[in-house]
Amino acid sequence: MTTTVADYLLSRLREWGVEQVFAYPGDGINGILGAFGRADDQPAFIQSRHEEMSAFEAVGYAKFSGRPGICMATSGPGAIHLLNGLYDAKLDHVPVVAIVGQTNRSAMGGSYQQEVDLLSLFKDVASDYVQMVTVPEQLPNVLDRAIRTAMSRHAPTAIIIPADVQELEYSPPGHAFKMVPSSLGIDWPTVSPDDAAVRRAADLLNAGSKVAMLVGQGARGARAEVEQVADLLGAGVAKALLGKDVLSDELPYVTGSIGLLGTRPSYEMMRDCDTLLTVGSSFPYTQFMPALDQARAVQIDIDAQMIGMRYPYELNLVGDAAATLRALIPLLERKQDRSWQEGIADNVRDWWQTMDREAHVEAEPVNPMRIFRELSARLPDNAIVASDSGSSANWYARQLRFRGNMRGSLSGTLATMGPAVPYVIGAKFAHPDRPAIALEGDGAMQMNGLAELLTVRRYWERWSDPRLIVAVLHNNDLNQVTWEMRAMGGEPKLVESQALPDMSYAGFAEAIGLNAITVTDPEKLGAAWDAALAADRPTVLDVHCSPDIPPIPPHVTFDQMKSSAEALLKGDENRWGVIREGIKTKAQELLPHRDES
Ligand SMILES: Cc1ncc(C[n+]2csc(CCOP(=O)(O)OP(=O)(O)O)c2C)c(N)n1
Repeated sequence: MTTTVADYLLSRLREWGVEQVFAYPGDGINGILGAFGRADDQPAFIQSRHEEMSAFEAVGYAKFSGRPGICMATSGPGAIHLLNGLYDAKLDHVPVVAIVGQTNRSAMGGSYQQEVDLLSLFKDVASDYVQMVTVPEQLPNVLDRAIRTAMSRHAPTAIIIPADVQELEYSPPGHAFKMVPSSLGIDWPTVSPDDAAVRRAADLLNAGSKVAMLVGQGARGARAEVEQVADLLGAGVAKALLGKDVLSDELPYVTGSIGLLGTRPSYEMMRDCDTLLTVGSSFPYTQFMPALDQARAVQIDIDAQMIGMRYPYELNLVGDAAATLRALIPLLERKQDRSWQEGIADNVRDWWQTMDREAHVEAEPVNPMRIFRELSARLPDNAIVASDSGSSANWYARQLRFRGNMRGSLSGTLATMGPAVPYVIGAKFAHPDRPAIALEGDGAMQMNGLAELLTVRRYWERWSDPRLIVAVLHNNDLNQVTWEMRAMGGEPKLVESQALPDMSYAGFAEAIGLNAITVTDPEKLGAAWDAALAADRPTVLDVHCSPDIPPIPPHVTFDQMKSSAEALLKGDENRWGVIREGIKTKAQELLPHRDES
């Protein structure tokens, strides 16, 4: 039997260690589908309900495995559907390779059915590498470069293979003019800055007396080093959203998230520090950093393209986080005065008490924060958690305490709705032995999650640990938008835009054979989480919760409070509930409770 280009494509993916392709079929990739039929499930074809979900699954897989995620779609509409997921990969710096079909070469340029200019379509999202394979000899080089580029640039790349090329007999590139042979694999260097730069950074950090650290996902491999540096410098450490799982929230000096979704201790630490050390983060919101002339600052980042932005850093050190910190550690003098770090630890202790009180504010019927609070106490050490974009992202950032080997992520930069369920599906393919939990609003559920539960149903029996839990914040509202309009624009809830059609998420889950629990009483939340975490199959937790709890950041400005109040006075349908719950919630931050445990 001859080996087609498509057969070779799959064998090369196998050689790269690719175990599954997140995909959806169509006649633009019929040749590749045929090859899957001959490939004995290696790699496995994992079918989603929508190509955007395939791309999100590849992103989730890559985020939680550290390996490139591969997604595939047909030409035209299938390729177009991939885009949002690929942009999610691009903005969060995740290695994903998209493989798409195209019409036959003989039809190209003929405005043929499903013919879209795919090179132009992917030009921006896959700006690091997008190529069309037009002859068999081109394939190994294009595929290998797409994979290597995705890994080295932490970015999406794309390969376009016309349908007729997929069916051609494979012939390798030769030892000849205009042939481009290729090779597998890559060994990475450990990049560290030169000694003089490290010395300058150490001098700057030794000179400070109130050091704040900001860590992001780039510090993931440097947990022990970050802890050691924080101890030496007597520093507090804030975590950018994508770096929430870099450092344990049980460390007393970890102030948690920063920014719009952040904590008060992070906000105050940045407001009051005299020195800033940023490691592996391109956190975008300058207004949550120290004032521009307030702190002397050092940044460490592996990517020279991303360094030096967001703050007037005095020193920008390009290097691997762990290697650079290891070089720095012997040069740091342990701060004798520990009062700055102790003050931060006091604030952090207070903050968690406040969060607990806020989560216990009564609401009609359930306070959404309580969902996260009850989960936080029960999270298994090896849990993988994904949040969607919506009010859940606020509670994910502020209410969940990570420890152990927990992993967590969300669409940090694109902030797109709809990735939470496909992310945890990707996570289960990366780690079938770990429990995975998606937290998302009913809007995101209606947009993507519901349909993708069918994908969960299809595959869960393959996972050695069958626990995949989707908790739905059932508030019949696009609540984050409602609150943004109230707080930023002083506008009341626009019912036509934000009210959602009601349905039973548990009923849907039950109807397709998943475990389902409906919660309408906050006192039953803990038991519901216990049951979901003990279940022998995936579970949907349908939690009826209040839309009246404001996801207001800890540093809310007077203007925003005033805008919200004005919006309510303009005739917001939820005004009485909002005023009641909002005031009760905010009061928890102001009440004296330092001495309570
Ligand atoms: C694809 C996409 N469309 C629209 C938005 C704007 N947006 C951000 S949050 C949100 C509402 C989310 O509602 P829901 O999922 O019900 O969660 P809730 O905030 O109610 O908890 C919307 C519409 C977005 N981020 N992404």
